[in-house]
Amino acid sequence: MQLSTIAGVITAACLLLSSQSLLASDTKPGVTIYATGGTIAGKAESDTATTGYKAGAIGVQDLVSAVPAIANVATVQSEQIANTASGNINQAILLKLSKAINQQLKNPDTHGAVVTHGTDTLEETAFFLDLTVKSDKPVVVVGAMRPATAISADGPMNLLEAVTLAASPRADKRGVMVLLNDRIGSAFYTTKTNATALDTFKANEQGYLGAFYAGKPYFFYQPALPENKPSFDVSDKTTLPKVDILYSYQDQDSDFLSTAIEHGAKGIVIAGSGNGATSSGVKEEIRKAMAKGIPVVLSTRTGNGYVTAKTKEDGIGSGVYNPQKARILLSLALADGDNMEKIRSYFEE
Ligand code: DAS
Repeated sequence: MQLSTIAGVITAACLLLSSQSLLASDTKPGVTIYATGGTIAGKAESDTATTGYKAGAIGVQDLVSAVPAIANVATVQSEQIANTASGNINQAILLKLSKAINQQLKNPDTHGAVVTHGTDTLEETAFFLDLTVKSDKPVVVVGAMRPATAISADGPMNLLEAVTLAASPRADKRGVMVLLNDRIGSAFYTTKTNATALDTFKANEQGYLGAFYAGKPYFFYQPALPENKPSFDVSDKTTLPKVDILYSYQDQDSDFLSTAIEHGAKGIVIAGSGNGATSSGVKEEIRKAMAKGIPVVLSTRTGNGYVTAKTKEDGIGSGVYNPQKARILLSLALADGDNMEKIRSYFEE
């Protein structure tokens, strides 16, 4: 081979290599957005209206195209799972979402998933996904407190940060996360703490996992998961057992518990006062339910704290779980066919 031919082959090979590495560095991580509705997709009559709007009025394509900067951080695909206020999210939607995400995260081209959601029950969906998605890849649940039509709507920036987070390798192995208002919280602990304020999602005792600074996610600690975090496989589940939450207060009729069971509840969570407390009459009803094999988990209406273990007859202390998270966990445990002691171990250990 002549020298000039060899030089030509080498030049062609170099060009090919450099164009391949250019392509590789240009390829953004794959992120799938699952939209379910909520205020982030909400439309109001005027740009000053921040209440009284229609949640779940805008489709996922419009949400994404309203934030062109998303294309700079990820290669996005999207799916409209529902388009509703989050009070309407039910077990059928949760199961569909969990199955879709589990499947999608197996794809090597997908680095993470984002779920857009109404904020009112966002923590329930985030917690459900945290217990049922089996992957080290990031899942980020995002919402907004102001409708998309409002001045200073928070949704577009929240969505951009959620996609950035789902595309970031720093977000791996941290469980499902909640992203709003530049703050990254663990779905396991985070709860909605304020009916209307932008900085509503918090875990008062456990704090945040990290935050967004200058458009980048910054984590406060190495990846870590909560103590005693359970995991459930819902791939073959089509329904989940009914679990009701009953709120404790003074002068309460004690028959509300048996009424819930008569209406099909397979487990009960009590939003008790203080450390899961109820009146003596309700305590008697709890003992009867426990004796019949119906688990009664005693959580707290205080919004914070750890509900300690109870004697076997008196119910199950909810531990770190607030009533709405305890309901999800109890329903998943019942769906798994777990016995009373196994169920107790999720909460009290
Ligand atoms: N409309 C409510 C919901 O869908 C509130 C919200 O999204 O912020 O949960």
